[in-house]
Amino acid sequence: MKPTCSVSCCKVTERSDEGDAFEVLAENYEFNNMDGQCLAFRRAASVLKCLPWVVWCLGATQDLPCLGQHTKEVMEELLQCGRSFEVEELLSDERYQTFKLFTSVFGVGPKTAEKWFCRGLRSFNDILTDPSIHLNRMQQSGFLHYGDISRAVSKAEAVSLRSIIDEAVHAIAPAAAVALTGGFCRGKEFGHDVDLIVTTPELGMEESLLPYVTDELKKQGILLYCDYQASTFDMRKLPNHHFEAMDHFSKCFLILRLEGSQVEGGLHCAEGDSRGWRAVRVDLVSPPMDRYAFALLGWTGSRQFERDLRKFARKERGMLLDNHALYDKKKGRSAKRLSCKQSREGCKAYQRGGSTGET
Ligand code: 8DG
Ligand code: MN
Ligand code: MN
Repeated sequence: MKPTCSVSCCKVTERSDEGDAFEVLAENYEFNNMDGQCLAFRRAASVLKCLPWVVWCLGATQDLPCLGQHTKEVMEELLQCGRSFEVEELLSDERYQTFKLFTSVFGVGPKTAEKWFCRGLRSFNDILTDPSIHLNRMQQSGFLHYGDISRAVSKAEAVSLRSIIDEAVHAIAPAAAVALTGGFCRGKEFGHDVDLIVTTPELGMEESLLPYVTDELKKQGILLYCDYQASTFDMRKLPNHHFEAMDHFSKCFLILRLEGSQVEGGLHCAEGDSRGWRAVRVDLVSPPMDRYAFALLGWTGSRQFERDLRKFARKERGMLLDNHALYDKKKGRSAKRLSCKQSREGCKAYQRGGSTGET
């Protein structure tokens, strides 16, 4: 194993598939329902990732926030030995490996992985040949398109899917807005899916937009999977005190068929794949236009950044923020508009004062 020379990105080794040391530990805590420890390692990873300098010695990190005893011990090991024995042990642990494999399937979370692991299942073949296992529709699609949807989506593919959705939306709502959000909106070149926000200027019409759009995609023969969730948004409710990634807008989780001929530079496919198309995960969310800015800010992510932004709003501004609204507790009213740029700058100032950065 080739050791890295710094912990700025906390690699166990140079091989990217072995991943980020802190992420492995965080994931393992997630698999074991230890949310506090999981969050602590994700926070520590964010702090290190946003440093403009490389960590060469532990002393250099003493003024950094969110680095606890355990994270410092792992860092020290990485600095001294170029590897973390705790992480290496986990990477070869059967339970960790099996959870990692099972949760890589669309529709399978830690609870299902645990259930399957406790039944003695260890591989996809074990699952697919066990007659007592019932897969729901999402998991069936997850297995069916496993190769494609576990492959990263390129920016060119995201742009092409945005155009396809844009066309479908405008066929029924000419004044609608379609925006690319999620990781691509943060400047990432690759993502695990494509996140899009669609809305219309006519309040209320957005609720019927997604069923029309998915019907249109079906007619085009490119809808491979669709899980539509109608809106449960209640405009009278105040933003939630606790971090809640899920919002109440109407949305759908899709798998779409993308043709190579529609992507500039071609598909991001496995070498030797001559099908000329691939399956891609796409999330569509449709907030009412007057909540568009809050939804865009929330869906842009990262999850850690959103968490910190909400903490900043609550602690530093006495406000409640979520994907639906920004509520000023002192004035007892909600903000009408939101400047995302200002919010992000505000959060950066907060980070300098002790919060974590964006990953
Ligand atoms: P990636 O796909 O490039 O890997 O990263 P990402 O784009 O940052 O992650 P994501 O899992 O696609 O989520 C994008 C953002 O959407 C993330 O900050 C969480 C946010 N999000 C909400 N509400 C909901 C929701 O109800 N479902 C899902 N799946 N994501 C949501 O704010
Ligand atoms: Mn995404
Ligand atoms: Mn998504």
